[in-house]
Amino acid sequence: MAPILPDMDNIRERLLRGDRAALARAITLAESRRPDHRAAVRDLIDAVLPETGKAIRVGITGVPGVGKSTTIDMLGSQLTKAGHKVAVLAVDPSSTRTGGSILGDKTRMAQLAQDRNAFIRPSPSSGTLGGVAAKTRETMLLCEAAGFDVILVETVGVGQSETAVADLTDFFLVLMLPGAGDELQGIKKGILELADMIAVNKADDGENERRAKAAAQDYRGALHILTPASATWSPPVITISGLHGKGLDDLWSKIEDHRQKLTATGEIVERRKKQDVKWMWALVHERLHQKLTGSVEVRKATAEAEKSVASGEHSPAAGAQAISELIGL
Ligand SMILES: Nc1nc2c(ncn2[C@@H]2O[C@H](COP(=O)(O)OP(=O)(O)OP(=O)(O)O)[C@@H](O)[C@H]2O)c(=O)[nH]1
Ligand SMILES: [Mg+2]
Repeated sequence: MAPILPDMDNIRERLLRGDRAALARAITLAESRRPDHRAAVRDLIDAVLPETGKAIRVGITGVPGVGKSTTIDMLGSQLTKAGHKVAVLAVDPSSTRTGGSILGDKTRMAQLAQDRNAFIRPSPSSGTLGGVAAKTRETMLLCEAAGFDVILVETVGVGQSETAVADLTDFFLVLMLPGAGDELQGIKKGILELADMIAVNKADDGENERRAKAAAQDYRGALHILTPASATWSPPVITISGLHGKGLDDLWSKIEDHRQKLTATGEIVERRKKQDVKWMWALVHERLHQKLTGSVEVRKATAEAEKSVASGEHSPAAGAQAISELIGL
């Protein structure tokens, strides 16, 4: 006999009142491997959809060790003191390997982890990047329904994860390290195009601050030669110290400024509409992937098809046909 589903009406009511246990339960169901759990959460999200979408959604990326978690801890704490409710999520596709995520690790966010007005959720730890990002998106909507008005999504610069997070958020912040002369080395292609702002971190004081400012100047030059994605917004480059909380007021006021300007022009709404369409397709792809990998029978058959195509026994088209028929295409 199939185990019964939890009482979703009860979860919905408590979620809308901001009950953290209900929020955590709903997120666990969204991350569940059971299709009936995931379907129940999709229904739940549809039911609370009018209560979502009101948060500022900020993506934060940068190489490991640049100071994302430290900065989020400090910034998030300042925001909760100012009356915000802050949710911190993470997208870390590599966590599939470890079965858990170091990103969003509460030990790196000691202040926020104790904060009743903050909610920290590590990266979902299974599936493709598309699957991880889709679950993070559902988690974001659930957090919004529970009354969180600031969503911070941390991601490490691995594979395509930045693009996935940029597609989830209204504002994409790239953290950089100060360096000597070769600042522009090793930046992944495309990252500057995604950035709504660059913040050079670890500008603590003295020599560090000087180097960070020099790096910031180089990034300004690099951004200058790009055509901005919006006529309303040229990505600023600032220096901060996440550890000491320096420059974080400036950082947040720029994010608010961006929101105000692009709300006025309708660009935020436009960006979210485009994201919705992308996410629809991401969900379709995820379901196809699920069909291909979800059952032992299909996995066996796809392995056989691979073998017979590799050995030349069947053509690629014949192999594709056999697999398609199996999953009802
Ligand atoms: N001096 C200085 N150190 C910092 C600053 N921000 C972060 N750090 C240190 O840099 C190290 C890495 O910081 P994290 O916040 O964990 O970096 P992260 O980008 O979240 O790293 P991953 O999650 O592993 O990708 C820690 O030892 C921090 O204390 C800063 O502004 N100044
Ligand atoms: Mg981190």
